[in-house]
Amino acid sequence: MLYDKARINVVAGGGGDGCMSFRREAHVPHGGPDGGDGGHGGDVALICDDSLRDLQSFKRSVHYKAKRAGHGEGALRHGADGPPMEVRVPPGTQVATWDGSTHDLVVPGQRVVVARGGSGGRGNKKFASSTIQAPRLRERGLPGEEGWIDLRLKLLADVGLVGLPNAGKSSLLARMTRAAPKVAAYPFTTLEPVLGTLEGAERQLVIADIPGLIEGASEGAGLGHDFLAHVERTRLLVHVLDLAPVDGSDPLENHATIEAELRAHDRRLAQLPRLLALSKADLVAAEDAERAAGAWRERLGDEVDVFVTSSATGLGLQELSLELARRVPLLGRAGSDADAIALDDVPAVDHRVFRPAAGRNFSVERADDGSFRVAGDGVQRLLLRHDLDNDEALAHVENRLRRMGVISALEAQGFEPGDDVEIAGVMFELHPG
Ligand SMILES: Nc1nc2c(ncn2[C@@H]2O[C@H](COP(=O)(O)OP(=O)(O)OP(=O)(O)O)[C@@H](O)[C@H]2O)c(=O)[nH]1
Ligand SMILES: [Mg+2]
Repeated sequence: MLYDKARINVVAGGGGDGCMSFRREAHVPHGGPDGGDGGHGGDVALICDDSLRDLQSFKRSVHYKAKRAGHGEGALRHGADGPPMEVRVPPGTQVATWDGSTHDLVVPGQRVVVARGGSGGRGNKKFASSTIQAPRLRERGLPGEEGWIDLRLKLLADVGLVGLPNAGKSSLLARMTRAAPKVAAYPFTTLEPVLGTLEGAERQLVIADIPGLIEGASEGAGLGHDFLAHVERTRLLVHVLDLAPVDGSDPLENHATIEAELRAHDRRLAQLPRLLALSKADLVAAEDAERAAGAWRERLGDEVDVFVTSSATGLGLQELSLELARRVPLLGRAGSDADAIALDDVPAVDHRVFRPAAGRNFSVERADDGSFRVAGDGVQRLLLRHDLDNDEALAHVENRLRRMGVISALEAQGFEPGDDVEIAGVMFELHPG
């Protein structure tokens, strides 16, 4: 069973709280503020690891949580940063996060942060100024990001074998490589992709055998649709076509069916270079096989090389292997160059970052009971930072709300000092001074 999909929950560590502390020394009656800052919470990162083959490990464990950071302490000691939680995924893993960003992990060692740890709160030392020499104010650390992410493995193979069920794809793979896929005289023998490695002159070539495609595969019929995604990243397709189907079907129509499904699945898939392998040549007379090959060469033109093959006798397999080895290096390694990634059309979305400027966006709304509600990332973070039971913190929050324009927006809606205001689920009486 190839596990090619998983959904996991990631929770980054919270930032440490800033500390409120005053220096105590034997000879100094009123020491200055010396509370240190909280550390940064641990990130959750994915790391591309080529010792992994599929997403099986995520069936058992679904939750990944990074540690929170240390709190600040007196004597200006800052809290330690939370260590990152590193989650290993196989090459070819695509990630879609809850906020719509996507990442493609292709190169071993590649690292992507999927949930950022919360930033630490500042200690009271940072709030000291010429007018406030003994600030009784410090910030709390912010929570880390969290959410569900979808992992999707798309195998990184150089060559993909495509064709109708029973066409002889797995038999070809078994003859050309050391892979031992199941082969049987009925359709839908192969239920999941199988990879085999062909020793080329310069390097190894990975060949993917996928389940047989049928008409409607691109819309979900049969098994093939799910697996078409696995050949999206190949550089070359070998269309395997049965010379003499036992069901008496017409090879010409069979060929057209597969090509139509490739086109319907994805335009780029249809544009991949192709070879045609006419299979099971031992079942027809040699002249008939050659005549069929000639007709296909005429139909397909110079673009597509045609091979007459038999997995029973080995006919044509050497030539086919050599041609694959010859062509694939010219086309580049699967998934490892910029071109292959572009081919996958993964939008290069930078991870969302909190920018201070983003905090300017907020909305103010008046509820039926006369209270006010303020929403927005920036105001929400401000409230999470501070403990409103502390008068000095409350004054600081009010001051910040005024500078952000929240107070004037409230006043424009009829707010008067002392009215109830709800921000980020916290209801309090606001008395802007
Ligand atoms: N005589 C002969 N039989 C072959 C040859 N290649 C495959 N077969 C037979 O054709 C049948 C189907 O072969 P598979 O390799 O399983 O075909 P497949 O395309 O992988 O089929 P699915 O996995 O169902 O899509 C099996 O009974 C094979 O033994 C060949 O070259 N000569
Ligand atoms: Mg098969």
